[in-house]
Amino acid sequence: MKFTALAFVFTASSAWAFTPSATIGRTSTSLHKTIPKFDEVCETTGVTLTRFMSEVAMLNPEISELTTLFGAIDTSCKAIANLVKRSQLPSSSTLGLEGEVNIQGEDQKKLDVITNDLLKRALRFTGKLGVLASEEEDEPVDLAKNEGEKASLLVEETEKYVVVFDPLDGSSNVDAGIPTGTIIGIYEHDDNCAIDEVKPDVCLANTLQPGTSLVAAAYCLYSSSTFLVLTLGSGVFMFTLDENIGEFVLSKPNVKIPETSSIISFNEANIEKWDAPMKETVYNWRNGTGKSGKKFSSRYIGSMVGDVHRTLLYGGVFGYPGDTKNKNGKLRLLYEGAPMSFIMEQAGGLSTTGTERVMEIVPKQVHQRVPVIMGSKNDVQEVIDAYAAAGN
Ligand code: AHM
Ligand code: MG
Repeated sequence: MKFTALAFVFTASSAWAFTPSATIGRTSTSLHKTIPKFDEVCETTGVTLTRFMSEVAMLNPEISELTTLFGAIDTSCKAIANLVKRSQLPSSSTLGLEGEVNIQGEDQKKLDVITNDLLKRALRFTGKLGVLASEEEDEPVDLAKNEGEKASLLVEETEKYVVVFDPLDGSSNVDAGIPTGTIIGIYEHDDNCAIDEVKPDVCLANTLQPGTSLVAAAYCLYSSSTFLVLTLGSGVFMFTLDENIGEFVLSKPNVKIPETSSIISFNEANIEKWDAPMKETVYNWRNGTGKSGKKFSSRYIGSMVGDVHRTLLYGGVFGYPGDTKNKNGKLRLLYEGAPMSFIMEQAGGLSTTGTERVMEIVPKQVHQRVPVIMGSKNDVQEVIDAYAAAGN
């Protein structure tokens, strides 16, 4: 299915470094990512996302502009949830395949094009948009050129964040009522992109940062409930949309994935094409001859956000390995693999290609694919060990 991913650069009043309590290693040149402080309010279920973020901003003033971004994400996820929910009603007949014409002769718009525009606008109206990268574009685009004076001025004011996203992952599932999701990653802008002396190539290349440089990641899941799950680099927080009050409320602070489990979530139709270590590990799990001796069950929606969400809560291994046909699998590193790996690791899980930590891979292209195996620590470690034993 065709999807769109976007990257934006946002201004921020100051860099992320705000509490020198801990520093996370990163491969990027000048960034010193530190861990935000949280207090009791951020651990209290029922607190709204808005309240949560203002508490985070109060405790960590330097990230107040990240709060603005999450305000836009909050609104966008509610709007997308509504669009997805209504998309199958006869009154929504203008939603369909891009380029198709509906029965009334009106042009139809694909949901992922609409949700893409929606997120783009919501983030732009935080007033800080600088760069866009889209599946519709071969390369990231400097939006300041298109936005004229105003955009340039805003970019001049301060430092920046880069936001990458997949607006509606799994959107081919919508017609069948199957869960879909939005995946978002937020990076700090590299200091090398000097705002007063515009260097488009350097600035645009800021979308190509490894997951270790992420300062925040989030996904929204549109399913039986609408969930917004986020990390700011210090644990994972799960919010559920309370439709009665129209707010995301904290339903699970400090989400931790079980260390071991007996659930696998792969497109097992591809198993014969996988690398031998991957194939053998899954065969062992299926037969109960793996490390735990447990016989694993399969649960696969075919919609990454739904599969990862279940994996986070119940434990297990979700993956889309490379195969003989697609060496790097199907999932995209920048706006699927890396942000979801950040969330998974922050919940105590692991994420690997089999031979490399997904978070450490530096993207060479915006739409680059990556093999992903993520989930419960002990189970993913079994895959890593199998690759190592095979000499990889
Ligand atoms: P998409 O970005 O085109 O929607 O594709 C990504 C989706 C993931 O959500 C899911 O994990 C995967 O494709 C499923 O692929 P398959 O149908 O090959 O099992
Ligand atoms: Mg996708």
